[in-house]
Amino acid sequence: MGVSWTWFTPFSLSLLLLAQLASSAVEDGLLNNGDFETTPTGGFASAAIGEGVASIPSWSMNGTVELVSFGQRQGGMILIVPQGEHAARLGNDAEISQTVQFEKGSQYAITFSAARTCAQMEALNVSVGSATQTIELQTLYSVEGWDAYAWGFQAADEEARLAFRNPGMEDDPTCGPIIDSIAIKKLFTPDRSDDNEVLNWDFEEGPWMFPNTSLGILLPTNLDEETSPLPGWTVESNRAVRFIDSAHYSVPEGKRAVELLSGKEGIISQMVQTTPNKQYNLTFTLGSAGDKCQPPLAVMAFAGDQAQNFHYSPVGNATSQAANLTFTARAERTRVAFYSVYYNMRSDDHSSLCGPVLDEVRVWGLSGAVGLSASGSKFIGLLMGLVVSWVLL
Ligand SMILES: *[C@@H]1O[C@H](CO)[C@@H](O)[C@H](O)[C@H]1NC(C)=O
Ligand SMILES: *[C@@H]1O[C@H](CO)[C@@H](O)[C@H](O)[C@H]1NC(C)=O
Ligand SMILES: *[C@@H]1O[C@H](CO)[C@@H](O)[C@H](O)[C@H]1NC(C)=O
Ligand SMILES: *[C@@H]1O[C@H](CO)[C@@H](O)[C@H](O)[C@H]1NC(C)=O
Ligand SMILES: *[C@@H]1O[C@H](CO)[C@@H](O)[C@H](O)[C@H]1NC(C)=O
Ligand SMILES: *[C@@H]1O[C@H](CO)[C@@H](O)[C@H](O)[C@H]1NC(C)=O
Ligand SMILES: [Ca+2]
Repeated sequence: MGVSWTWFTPFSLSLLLLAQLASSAVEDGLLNNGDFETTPTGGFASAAIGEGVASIPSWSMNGTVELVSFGQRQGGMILIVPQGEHAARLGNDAEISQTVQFEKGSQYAITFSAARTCAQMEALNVSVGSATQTIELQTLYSVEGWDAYAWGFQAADEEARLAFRNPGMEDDPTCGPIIDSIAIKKLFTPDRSDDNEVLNWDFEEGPWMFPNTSLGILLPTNLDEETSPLPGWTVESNRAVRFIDSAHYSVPEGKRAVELLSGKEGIISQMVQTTPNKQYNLTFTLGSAGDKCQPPLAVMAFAGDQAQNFHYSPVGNATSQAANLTFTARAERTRVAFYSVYYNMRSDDHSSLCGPVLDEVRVWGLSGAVGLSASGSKFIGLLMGLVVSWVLL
């Protein structure tokens, strides 16, 4: 709390560099055979039939795991392969895993694609060492029949087993989720700036995104801000919000933003540092993702003692607009939260969820009674620095 970047001496910087050189942690991006496209011994064709496969390169298995191929049928249903030609299906209580090297203590996010097959309620239990979360697949967010998800955790060890398990017990053992495109990214938490209390205010830091994936990434419930795949932010609702990129969506600023889905069932929030009884200004950018989302679009914003609706009504050709809200802090930490007022769907398929875009969230104190805050002491530090350099001259 309140440790500013200016305290980093060349010595501590070199320690950081040493720490990075010493580790051989996994690189950002696709895991070894994370797309299941590496040909197994015996080939794909034989793997696609019968009771699971003998081996999937780079992965360990337990239970009925099947490699499915693009266009493969089961009964009357064509199985979905999210990316490329192949994906893996997990039968009842089946698991695939691989051992991954981490930088101990660092935050990571796992990105993966998943599709349901026959069962109504399917879920995936994702775990790394003792960190674990069950991700429900029962809600179809996109009409493609699959979605990309991200999950965040802190590496407790230098090495751990990353596992995906189907906790289900269906009557039909060939039911079970299909997974694909498994990637990892080491996260960093951007510094809080002097004039903005919001961490990762522009959503530029987040889970790995495949340049080819046009569906964005769903961020399911994560109540622990310490292990969020979107540093600084918490998804505190049952439903997910979508992390989007400028390559496939309209993004107000930079390359990343968040699209709010599912009305008030999809809430994103952050606790920001505040001084009790002080007045603050919350500003943010409200936009349209350019994904044929059926209007109206609106956001409900909460900050301290205030809550307000903001309707999206851009001027001219603009795809975003500024919004602001003044509030008085009641405590040392104030919750800032957003959800979509409406439950929107795309106008072209009438079934994919969409909604307003949020970006550039700022909270700063309005002039008035200012305690000796971090910015105050930094200012004094700057003054002293000036005095020192003046003396040296
Ligand atoms: C496979 O899973 C079962 C049930 O969860 C467990 O009892 C068994 O130890 C596992 N086997 C291996 C090799 O992990
Ligand atoms: C997920 O699986 C792991 C390992 O099998 C288990 O320890 C954990 O309790 C499971 N988590 C949930 C939320 O089901
Ligand atoms: C991404 O797209 C490019 C060009 O369309 C294609 O060559 C490449 O195989 C794709 N990669 C994946 C992982 O689908
Ligand atoms: C809050 O910030 C916005 C945008 O800079 C500005 O228009 C507004 O006047 C500010 N509110 C207050 C009370 O200063
Ligand atoms: C909207 O965009 C078109 C094409 O880029 C441009 O010709 C037009 O002047 C723009 N209108 C406004 C109000 O900015
Ligand atoms: C700030 O909010 C006020 C009141 O809603 C609005 O009139 C003004 O245009 C806003 N300013 C900006 C920069 O969004
Ligand atoms: Ca952004």
